Amino acid sequence: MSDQKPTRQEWGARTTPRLQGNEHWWPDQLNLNVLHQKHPDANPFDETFRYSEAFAKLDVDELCADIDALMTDSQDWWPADWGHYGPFFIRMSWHAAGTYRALDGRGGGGTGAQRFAPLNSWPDNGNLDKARRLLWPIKQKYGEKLSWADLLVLAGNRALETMGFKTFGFGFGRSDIWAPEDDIYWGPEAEWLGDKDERYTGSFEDGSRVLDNPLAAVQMGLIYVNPEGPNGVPDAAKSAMDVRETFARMGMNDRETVALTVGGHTFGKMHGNGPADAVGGAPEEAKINEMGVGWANKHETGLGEYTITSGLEGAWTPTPTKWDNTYLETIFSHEWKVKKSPAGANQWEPVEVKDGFWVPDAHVEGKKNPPVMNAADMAMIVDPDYLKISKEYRENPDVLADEFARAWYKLLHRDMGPRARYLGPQVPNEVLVWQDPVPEHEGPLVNDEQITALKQAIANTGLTAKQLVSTAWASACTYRQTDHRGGANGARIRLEPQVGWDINVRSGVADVIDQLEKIKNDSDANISLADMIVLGGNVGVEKAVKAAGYDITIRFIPGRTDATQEMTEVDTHAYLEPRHDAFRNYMQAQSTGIPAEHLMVDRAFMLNLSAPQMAALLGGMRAIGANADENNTDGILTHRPGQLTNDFFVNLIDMGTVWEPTDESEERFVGRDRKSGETKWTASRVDLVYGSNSQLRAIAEEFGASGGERHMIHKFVSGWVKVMENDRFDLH
Ligand code: HEB
Repeated sequence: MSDQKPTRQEWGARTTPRLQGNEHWWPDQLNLNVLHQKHPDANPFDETFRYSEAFAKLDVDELCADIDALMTDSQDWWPADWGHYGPFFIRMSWHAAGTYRALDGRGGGGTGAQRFAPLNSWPDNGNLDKARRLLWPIKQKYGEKLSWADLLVLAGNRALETMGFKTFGFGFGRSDIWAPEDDIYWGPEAEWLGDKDERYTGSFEDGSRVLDNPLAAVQMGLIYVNPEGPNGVPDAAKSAMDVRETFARMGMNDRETVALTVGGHTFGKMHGNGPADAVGGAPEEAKINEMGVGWANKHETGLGEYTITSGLEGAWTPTPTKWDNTYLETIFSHEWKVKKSPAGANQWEPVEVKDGFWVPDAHVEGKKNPPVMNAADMAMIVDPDYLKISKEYRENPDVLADEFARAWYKLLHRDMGPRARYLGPQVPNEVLVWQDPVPEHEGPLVNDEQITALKQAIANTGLTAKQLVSTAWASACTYRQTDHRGGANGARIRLEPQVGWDINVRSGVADVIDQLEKIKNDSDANISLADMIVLGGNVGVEKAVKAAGYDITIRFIPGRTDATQEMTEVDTHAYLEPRHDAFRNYMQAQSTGIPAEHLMVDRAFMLNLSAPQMAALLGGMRAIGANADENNTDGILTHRPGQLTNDFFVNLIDMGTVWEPTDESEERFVGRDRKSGETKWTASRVDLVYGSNSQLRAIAEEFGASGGERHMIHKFVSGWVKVMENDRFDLH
């Protein structure tokens, strides 16, 4: 090969073009690919593979024993500090799980995404490529029975156990992905660790510093905060503000934050014993013969005592491979001053190391080092609220142990959603409110005869298709596939905070639910309200389908149960509120400026819909007339609402209509007759996008063409069932 890199033309002429995709020319284009990420052809297993079934054959005790043994089997190519990989694995697990953010439920360890870009190459994940390679023999031995996602999270949990800490338990059940997720916004910056605060508005000084939502890290390439302090400035009080904010974005409060930091840094060390510029590129840019391992370190042997990772150097406690209370003893027993590490990073060291606190070197026999702290560690005693908690934990190690165990368990499992998704023998019995629990189903399931009678009773109420469909939709559409929260199960639509949500009040779901509840109470069938709401929606759809001249029975699988208010974490449920719902043509006044059609695709993604299902559901709900707001007829492009016709598509793409925005915001439009100029329709962006976007138009044309209505109804029904059953983890 010549030294000269091929030009784009040369490249494109010989192979698939790079960097010339449509997103290169039209960066604001709607990205429908996010809806079709999990193509079965991209999966190395065949279509019948189910991780839960493969996992059932795993011997968990044997696996744990293997991991425990590997923990102290130091390899020459990456020697273990103090002969124990435990701390290293804890950091790996924490960084796998710690990308989770509560606002959109994205990130987290649930998919094994740390194996792929960008996460595998984030500076904060430095050298964790070696941690994963150390675990390869385990993955190789167990193969399909053990996902990488489970292994990456389990390793840290085992590590804690092998170093004397009693964990709260462990749930398996994370299935792998085979390519990085395409749908996650990690931040606006174009460089790693940029220090220009691009994702912030406001300032520290007046307390107005705000991190761009839904992000949960302060800089591109970090899991949370900069360990040297905000933008590298060693200021522990300001670091506390960043720590508080970023941990809150993951749904962690002050106590959980202190417990995690104190508990985590009871183990291991930081690595920066050499010049920072000795370290080479991240895995994704490593040379081909480096086989995906990055950060080659040219300083001395480049490993062991010379390891450079964060650039900070040293351990927090004199006993880094043992669970004890020495982190708090160390931090409270010393006066600290800022010093530079050998790599030039800001860190804190004792003004004078007290007896008993010298740390034996991780590799060099007989050498002793001072304990060290980073800015976020110092925040644990500088911030007044954190200080109070740190003091309490120092006095009460049992309280620390319990709260660290629970916070660590939450950290590792939060992105998995309800407990029904956990597998394996180590799942603890205690049910926690952040798992969005629903009661177990008790007694016999409602039988077919009773279902028929209930459907008849619902039909007899006079509730319209629109009312029934929009209520079932309102109940189910809170689901998000990112962290598996929300959905129809539990009937939380009648509890706080959902009863008070603007869209639910506006669309009058409470009245419909009252009527459904009456029918339920009058019947001797053992059915939950959650099931009744879905059944009602099915009755509505069947009615609208029939009115359009077709006959379809929608699959209904009972078994949902009703949650109580106590089972509902009100403040984090607020994240599930549909502030925009294209399917019901609803948009709360928003300040983000994100065009409504992008929010529509995001919701469709959260609901696990394909583009044709999204189109059919939207067009179908318009035909039914299911807008959230009684007085808003935008997009109801039909003269016979209530019937599941293809009128929406036929009329939308009719060249006889000319569309114009009603004002500069270009949120709403009127459609006029091209000849007479007479107003025919009104619509919003999420309506017109089915005529303007080339890919969506292609679908609209098929649905709006002769014979297309049948296809549309088919996709409507498959999408409907998917939305109603997204949270039926007992079925998949
Ligand atoms: Fe951590 C390590 C920072 C949290 C656990 N850390 C570490 C380091 C740093 C840090 C800088 C070093 C790295 C190297 O190697 O160099 N962190 C940090 C911060 C934060 C944290 C800033 C926030 C606050 N951690 C944390 C948590 C946890 C942890 C939460 C758990 C729980 N870490 C850890 C460990 C370690 C670390 C275990 C060690 C590792 C080794 O040894 O390797």
